[in-house]
Amino acid sequence: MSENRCALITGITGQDGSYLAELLVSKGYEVHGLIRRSSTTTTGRIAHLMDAAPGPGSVELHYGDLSDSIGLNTLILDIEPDEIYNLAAQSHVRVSFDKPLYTMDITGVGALRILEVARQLARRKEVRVYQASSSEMFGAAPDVPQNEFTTFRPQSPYACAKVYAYYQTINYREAYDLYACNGILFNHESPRRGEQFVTRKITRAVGRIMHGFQDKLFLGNLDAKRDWGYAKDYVEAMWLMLQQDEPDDFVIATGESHSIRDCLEIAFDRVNLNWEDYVEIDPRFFRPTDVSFLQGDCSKARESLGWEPSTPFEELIRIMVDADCDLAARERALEDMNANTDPRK
Ligand code: NDP
Ligand code: GDR
Repeated sequence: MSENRCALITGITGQDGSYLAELLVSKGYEVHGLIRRSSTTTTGRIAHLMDAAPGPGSVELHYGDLSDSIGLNTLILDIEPDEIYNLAAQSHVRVSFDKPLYTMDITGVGALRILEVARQLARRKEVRVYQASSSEMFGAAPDVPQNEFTTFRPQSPYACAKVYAYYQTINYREAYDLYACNGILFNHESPRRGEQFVTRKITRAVGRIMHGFQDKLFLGNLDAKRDWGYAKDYVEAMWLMLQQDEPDDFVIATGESHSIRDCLEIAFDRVNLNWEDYVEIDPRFFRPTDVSFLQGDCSKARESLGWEPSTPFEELIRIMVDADCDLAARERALEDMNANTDPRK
């Protein structure tokens, strides 16, 4: 079914975009990615996918921005994708408190811009849309675990923007019969996770401490609990959602919840260090309101999509620590080589 299919991924340079692009390429899709023009290279996570000639199994990049309706219209109506995965967002929760309007424009209204073009394209051909919704939408919801029926209580500008995009997605499905799905994904991590998110910040610090680049790690709230899974598993769920007979919304989670302290314990244990010797609390990393507890129930996805999480939390953190120790070792070797070849020595 997926042969010769064409997909557009917004946010292809991000963690999820890179894993999803890999998955779709492996299935023979012609993949198009939206990227922002930047003075520095942002394609590091997908560089290994850029060699194939245009056509099935290839990735082609196009400049664009979720703020630019006309650019999105032109691009999408030109490419005519069968599937659109809207992963682009201002995705950092704490940053959304500093930039609430920008976050709403990109993370909220950006999704509406995509839906609106998809509605136009759907007049010509079938198109399916995946919207990257988030467990952050549950926020302060008292129900545990959270599932597709849990009421949203968003606690950040980011979460409010995602709730807006969530309801727009459902409204386009109901009002225009558009095939549009919300994947309500709980936190998912990997060695490709952005370094500003807490798990990667921790595992990156472990690697850098081991190789003498830093000796302290400054963090905020250590008591928050999250349901953390492996990003590679989660992009499979995105694809599965767009392969069903009927569009629907699904929670994707592991069903387990752990604190930042648990994460520190596992990460530092991996290299036989005690996290309490390195971690300091820095008020800069606290949020005006912070979601304290998330734990997902993905029974619906298990039953309807046949999706299962494959990687337990401990294993995920160890994978990330090992990758970050390797990365820091390469950085150390490069630094030593540069020091040895410094002509001033
Ligand atoms: P990342 O932060 O790693 O990637 C975000 C992507 O969005 C990047 O490619 C970024 O481009 C792009 N982007 C940002 N702003 C714009 C813009 N104005 N126009 C076009 N592209 C833009 O996020 P993840 O991969 O972790 O997450 C993917 C999506 O899933 C996001 O929408 C996120 O909110 C959501 N989500 C993530 C979860 C997680 O745990 N990872 C859980 C639930 C939802 P650039 O490289 O140029 O910055
Ligand atoms: P989150 O992830 O806000 O859940 O959003 P993040 O890793 O940023 O924070 C998780 C928890 O850790 C606490 N924390 C810190 N967080 C960061 N980033 N930096 C710190 O130094 C720090 N110290 C403690 C936070 O307060 C929070 O409680 C992620 C993003 O990927 C969203 O886009 C996505 O929607 C949700 O996951 C599900």
